Amino acid sequence: MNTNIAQTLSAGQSTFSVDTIRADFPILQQEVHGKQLVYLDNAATTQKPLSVITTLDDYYRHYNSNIHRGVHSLSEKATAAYEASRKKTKDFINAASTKEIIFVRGTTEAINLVAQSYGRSTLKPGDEIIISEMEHHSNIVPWQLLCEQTSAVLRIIPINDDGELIMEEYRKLLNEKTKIVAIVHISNALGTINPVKKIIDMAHAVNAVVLVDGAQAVAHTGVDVQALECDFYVFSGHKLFGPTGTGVLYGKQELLERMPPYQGGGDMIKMVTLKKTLFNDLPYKFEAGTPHIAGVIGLGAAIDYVTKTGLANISAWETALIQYATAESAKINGLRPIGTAKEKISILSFTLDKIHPHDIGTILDHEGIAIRTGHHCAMPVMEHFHVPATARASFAFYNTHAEVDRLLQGLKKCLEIFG
Ligand code: 7TS
Repeated sequence: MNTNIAQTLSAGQSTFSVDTIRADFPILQQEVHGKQLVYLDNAATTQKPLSVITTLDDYYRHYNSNIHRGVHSLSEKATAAYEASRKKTKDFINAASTKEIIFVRGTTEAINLVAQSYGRSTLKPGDEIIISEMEHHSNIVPWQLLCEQTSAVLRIIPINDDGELIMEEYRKLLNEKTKIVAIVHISNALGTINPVKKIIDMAHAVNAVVLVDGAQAVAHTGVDVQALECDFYVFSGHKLFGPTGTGVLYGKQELLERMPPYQGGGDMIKMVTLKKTLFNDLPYKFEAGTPHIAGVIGLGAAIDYVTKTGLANISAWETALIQYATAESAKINGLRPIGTAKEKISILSFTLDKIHPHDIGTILDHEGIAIRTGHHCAMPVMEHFHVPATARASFAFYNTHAEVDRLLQGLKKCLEIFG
């Protein structure tokens, strides 16, 4: 086993040192069941660097206040910090304007917003929505609800046994009735990176709009929404080293302008009488009520951290990790990888002999290793591979080759215990 792989690499502009990075994440410094924690559940949620934690602390300690309302100093400071996060988010995904950045609770809320606002106001009976077999439930159920409400029809792009979209089938599904294509950028259950630019171009050729679920993408790869030309791009702050309860809906301004509000309340209005309401301008039209102010400011700090580390560095490090984990795990008898796409990232999903994934998870937990077991909110993927659940190790840039070795040792222990 190769535990001597360099702990640093040079990619892009700056040098990446995993030891320096790890020192920024206080939670990683602890023991679980008397063993050094190995956190490999990053697809579920990522850990937070000190800079994010101190940003939240600073907000609550020094300028906790509601935004966009008060003229007092604390409120002005909170508003400026909140809006600075919007600017950082715009730059991070290269949106054309801060008007295109809507802060929401997470990926789930962003998709529901688009389904209920854009979808409900534009779809007619018989119109078609395309999703894929590899979607997270949050990119399935909102469209099923919308179909019930509008009598639109849901169409599904199937996947092959490597966990890749069958693009030929996608091509066949597209027609003049297709109005929305909602597709995951990187699958949380398989790690597959989808050819989103191609998917978007093909959808645009039939005048359909495209929503990209970027929940698993933004922490691993650079995203440029203008280059992609996607109509909507959504992600969660907590998977990007930011606070839970924060997320982003990017939408093209012309579409957002045409869409009705998703929720009514404070901040999303210009003027209210008991007869009629004038809605606020973008992006506030979609931000009813007091948002997660501290969280959004913390998300800005997370974006700063990722930007400083460099997505080229992150991607290079994680590619080395997943290649190592894939190669070494293949040597374990009885390990069946689920998701073997040519283009894949940071996720090792597998079954092990006849051992139930939950048992694997419990044994590994006693070794101090945190992985995810279950259907990963992607039950159709489990159905495709005829498994009730998988064990899933998902990596972030603070993980190391030595931690991969700990995982492999833990899996061998599982095999020993279950004979
Ligand atoms: N889309 C994808 C691709 C996801 O991986 C997830 C969460 C979501 C949407 C929903 O994000 P949320 O922040 O709104 O909940 N995925 C996972 C996971 O793989 N394990 O726990 C949550």
